[in-house]
This record gives sequence, C-alpha cells and structure tokens, in this order.
Amino acid sequence: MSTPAKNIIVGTAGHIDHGKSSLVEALTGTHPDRLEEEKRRGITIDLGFAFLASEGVQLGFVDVPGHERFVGNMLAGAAGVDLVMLVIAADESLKPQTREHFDICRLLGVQHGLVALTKSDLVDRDALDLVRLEAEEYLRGSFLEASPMVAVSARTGAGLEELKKALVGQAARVPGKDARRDFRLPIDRAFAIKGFGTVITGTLTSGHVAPEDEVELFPSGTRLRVRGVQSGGRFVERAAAGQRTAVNLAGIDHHLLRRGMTLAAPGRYRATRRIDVQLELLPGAPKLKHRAQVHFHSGSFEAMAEVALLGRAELLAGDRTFAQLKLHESVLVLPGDRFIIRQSSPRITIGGGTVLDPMPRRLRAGEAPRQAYLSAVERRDRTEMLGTLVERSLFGLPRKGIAARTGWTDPEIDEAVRDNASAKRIRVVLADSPLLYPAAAFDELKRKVADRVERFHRENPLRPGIPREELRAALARRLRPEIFRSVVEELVVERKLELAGELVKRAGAEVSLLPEEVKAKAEIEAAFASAGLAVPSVKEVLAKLSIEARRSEKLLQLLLRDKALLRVTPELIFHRDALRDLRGKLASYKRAKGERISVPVFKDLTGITRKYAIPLLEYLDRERVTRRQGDERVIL
Ligand SMILES: Nc1nc2c(ncn2[C@@H]2O[C@H](COP(=O)(O)OP(=O)(O)OP(=O)(O)O)[C@@H](O)[C@H]2O)c(=O)[nH]1
Ligand SMILES: [Mg+2]
Repeated sequence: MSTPAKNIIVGTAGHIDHGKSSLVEALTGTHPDRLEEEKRRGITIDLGFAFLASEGVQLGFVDVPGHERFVGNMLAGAAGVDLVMLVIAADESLKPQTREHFDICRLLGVQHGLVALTKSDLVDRDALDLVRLEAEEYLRGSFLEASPMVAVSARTGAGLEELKKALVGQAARVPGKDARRDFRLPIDRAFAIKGFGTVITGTLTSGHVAPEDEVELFPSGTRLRVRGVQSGGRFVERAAAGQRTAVNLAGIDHHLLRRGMTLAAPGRYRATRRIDVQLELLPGAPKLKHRAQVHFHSGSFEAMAEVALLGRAELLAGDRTFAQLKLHESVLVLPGDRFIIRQSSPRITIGGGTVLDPMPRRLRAGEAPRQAYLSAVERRDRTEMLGTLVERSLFGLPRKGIAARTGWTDPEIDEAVRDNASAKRIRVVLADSPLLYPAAAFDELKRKVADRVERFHRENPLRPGIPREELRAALARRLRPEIFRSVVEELVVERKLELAGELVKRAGAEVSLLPEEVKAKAEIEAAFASAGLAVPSVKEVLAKLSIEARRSEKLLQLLLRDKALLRVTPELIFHRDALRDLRGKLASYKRAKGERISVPVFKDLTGITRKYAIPLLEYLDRERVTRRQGDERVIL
C-alpha cells in the first residue's frame, strides 16, 4: 500500500498585477481566473484554484486577488493556507497590498512559505538585487526570514523549476492538517451543476468527508447528505484535511448556501455570535477603542462585530489583549481558529487574533476567572481548561457540550475528563449524558446534606427521617436532581445515611423517646387495646396524657407507622389486636353458620353499636374480608 500523498494548500499573496495568477498558470498549467469579468479586466476578483502534483506532494493552489477592494475575498482564501507564496514584482517591489497580505498571513498564523520575485524578465540584475534587498529587509524577523526567495518569469519560464523545487521543499516542512480530527469545511463557493445539483467548495481544514456522510450545515444546523466528493478535479472515495474539496449535497438548493457557512460533523458544534479572543493590533494601526465596530473575518466568514476589550478602554498599535467580540451574524468557530479584523473606512486590516472561547458568558464586572480560563486556552492545556470550565459551571457541565466549546475530539475529551477525575478535581455524575461537577462543590454538598439530616434528627426526634424532597429543597438553589441523587447515594455507600422509602436518615438512627414519652406512648396503646372494638375517641385518649398535644400527636403517629394502631376512618382508630380478633370471630362464624351475615347479627356477634359497626364493615369490605350484598355481607 502506498502512503497517501501529503496535501498542502499554497496561497498566493501580493499586490495587484504583480503576476500571481500568471505564476500559478506557469506552475500548474491552469489559469486560475475563471470569471468573465476577470478575463475582460485582466485582474483577479475572486478566488481561483489550480493543482500540481510533484514528488509525492499534492499542492492545491488558492490564487487570491491583489486589488485592495477585494481583500475580503483574499481573506476567505487565505484562511486555509498552509504555505504562502508571496509574490513581489521585480519592477515594482513592495506595495501596499504586499504588506497587507503579508500582515494577514502572519495574523492567520501561517508558518511556512517562500517569496517569488516575478517579472524578472523586465529588470536588470542590479534592479533585481535591489528588490531582493528590500524584500529581505521587510521580512526580517518574520516567519519568511530564512525562506527561499526565487526570481522567476512567467513569460520566459526562467526560475520556474527552481521555484517548484523550493515549493516542494517547503511543503515537506509543513505539518499539514489533521485528518483525524472531526470534519470541518468552511464553504467558499456554492453553485449548481446540471445533472449533479448543489455543489460547494472549500479547503477541508480538518477531518475527512466521503459520499453518504451526514453533515451539519452552520449556522442553520440543517443536516444534509453528501452525494459525492471531488478533490483536485476528480471524484474521490474520500477527501481529507488539507485538500481543496468539492462536495455534492443532496436535498438543498444552492441558493441557500453561501460563502461563510460551514459544513461540519453532525451533532458536535454550535454556531455562536459571541466569542472570547486574544486580539492583537498591527503595528501602525490606529488605536482601537472599547466597543469599536470592526469587520470580522474567520475562515470564509465575514460579519460586523463589536469589540469589548477586557479590562481596558483602548488598545494601542502593536498591543495585544483578551477581548470579547459580539458578531452581527452567527458563525461556527472553535478555539484556536484565527481571525482578522478590518476597519470600515478606510477599509484596512488593523489586527487579528485567535478564538479562545466560542461560548463565553456575557461580560460582567470582575473578570478574573475568565482570564484564568483564557490563559489555559492560550497554553492549549486541555486538562487545565476542562478543570476550569467545570469549576466555573454553576450547575455542572454536561459532557455532550464540551466539543462545541473546545473543538476537541472524543478521545481528547475523555482524556481530559480522566485526568481531572483522577486528580480529584472533578466528579463524573451519571445522567442522560454524564455531568461533570467540581469535586470541591460536590464534597461541600455531601457535608451540607449530612449536616441537614443531622439537624433534622435533632429538631424532630420523633420523626424517623427527612423526606427526600424536603432535603433537596434545603440545599443549593437549582441543584440538578442527578447531582443530589449522587450525593445521597455516596453518603449511603459510605454508611453515613440510610434510605427508608422516601425518607433519608442518619445511618442507624432510631427515633429516641424520653422516658415520659415512652410512658405516654404505652398509655395510648393500652387505651386502644383495652377498649376492644368500642374504641374511645382519639381526643379523649390524648387529653388524658401528661405531655403536651404536639408530642402526643407524634407518638400517635409512631404507633400508626408501626401498625400497632390502625386508622379505619379519620375519627376511628383501632388496636391491631382488636381487628385481628374480629377477623377470627368472622372466620368461626362462617364455619358455624355459613357465609352470610346481616348488620344486626354482626352487631350481636361483636357487641358493638351501629356507630362502630358500619365503619368497621366498610373497612372489612375494603380489606376484602367481606363483600356487601344487598343488606347483608358475604364473608370471603
Ligand atoms: N513581462 C512579464 N509580465 C508578466 C509576468 N507575469 C505576469 N505578467 C503580466 O502582468 C500582468 C498581471 O498579471 P497577473 O498574473 O494577472 O497578476 P495578478 O497578480 O494575478 O493580478 P491580480 O490578481 O489582479 O492581483 C499581466 O498582464 C501579465 O501578463 C512576467 O513574468 N513577465
Ligand atoms: Mg490574479
């Protein structure tokens, strides 16, 4: 099996008319300008694409317009670039968009590239040397400082072979994009092809895509089916990160798709309009005020945004800070994504930075905890990030929301969860989706629950335990039921608490009575036991006791709970033995006299008045000892 080719995106950059498109054509054989208007005016307006395979490397060229009015289009193409080919015309040297494009590449985090000194056929050796010196000086200290600088002519072909070699050499140094991450493809074009239907194109920035995949469209969240995939102008079984990719989509009209939207793995991410970022202002840019309006560009997306600076009133040229951006439209971005900001008038690039948190809370005073989190994101310390996220979550962090927040793959999420759990920083509580909870807060809850149960026993010595719901209501506001359940369960496992139905009690807790209560309880029971079926009223019995009503009422409840006494009607309570005797009497009556018994006979048999007889018979009916039939009862 041959190793798959390395896929590298090469982006052109440079001033208008400096020969970018001509050079791409000279290298690949494809002229990247496709629009009628481009051909007529002889300038590039929108992105163009071409391909070159050389020595096991697949180079996908993204050719951008140099015109200052089309920097927006340039940005959409520059977003996926691995390697920049900075084009400087030998007869003109550095020009405004040479600088602006190069600034953009730096802000986007491009790490590799080379310089092509084009139109070398138009200048003599001295002039060429001068341009070379100017370019070297400009690039000193940048990522292109030590990169190849090749003089070429698209017209004569001079230097082209050397340039190709240099490109392949640089491509070998690019780490490339990660096909193992989850799928994401920012859309840069959408159109329809007869016989195929809707097609979108873009630079596949992560993961891979294949026919029949389900994908999610952002920001709308629409789920779509991939019908076919092309890469480098051919149908492929699967396209991987780093490739220019065309995706044929089923079930959607191409008018509903636009540059700036994104296709991504389904069910993982969420579009956002508020993001926390690290923001950097270019040297030489005008200062940026708190709440300034800017144009925001990320991937192929562009929208207006308001910049809220964290903890300062303005940002000066060359400075960097944490900031929160409020976008006028929704976008899918993930931590680590780069972005550019431009001002409205004059329309120039003023800065850019890195997305740190795509789902931050609204800005408020006292932002120290946010800065701690943002610093962890900047360091790309996943364990710390997750720990901080969980600690900042008020009600626990659902496992299923982490991908949208971080862009991590499932194995990465699992690892960060494991690390934090084994360091005892977080607790994993089982729920529909596992819920991550700060360990310190969990332990605090355990203490609170144990204390609350303890206090309940102290204040209610005659009650066997606190009802679950009462216990929960006494704890933190808006505590998730899963957390509460898990706290109680753990205390039960640790043999600190016990459950009895809906009651929670201290392990081993028994209702403890004072000597006078023990006596009173016995008196209540005796009063009913000695009365047989002709029971006294509850009031009467309790009134005779030497303790106050509230306590005697509780003692009665205890007797009822233990089933020493039974409540037959709200007013009538009988002793358990009296009712057992009654059942016995009915059984022997049935054996001796048959199964039918009338109310008068029942009264005679038991020696009680109608006042007790009727409620007792109804009780026996309910208990299925007897069944009413006309005026009589059948003993069952
Ligand atoms: N003599 C000479 N002319 C060139 C060379 N390369 C490009 N040109 C000419 O320069 C003009 C601009 O070339 P393009 O390739 O369109 O320039 P570009 O940088 O793509 O321009 P934009 O995309 O509009 O920014 C065209 O007329 C080309 O024929 C070269 O190596 N030598
Ligand atoms: Mg061009």
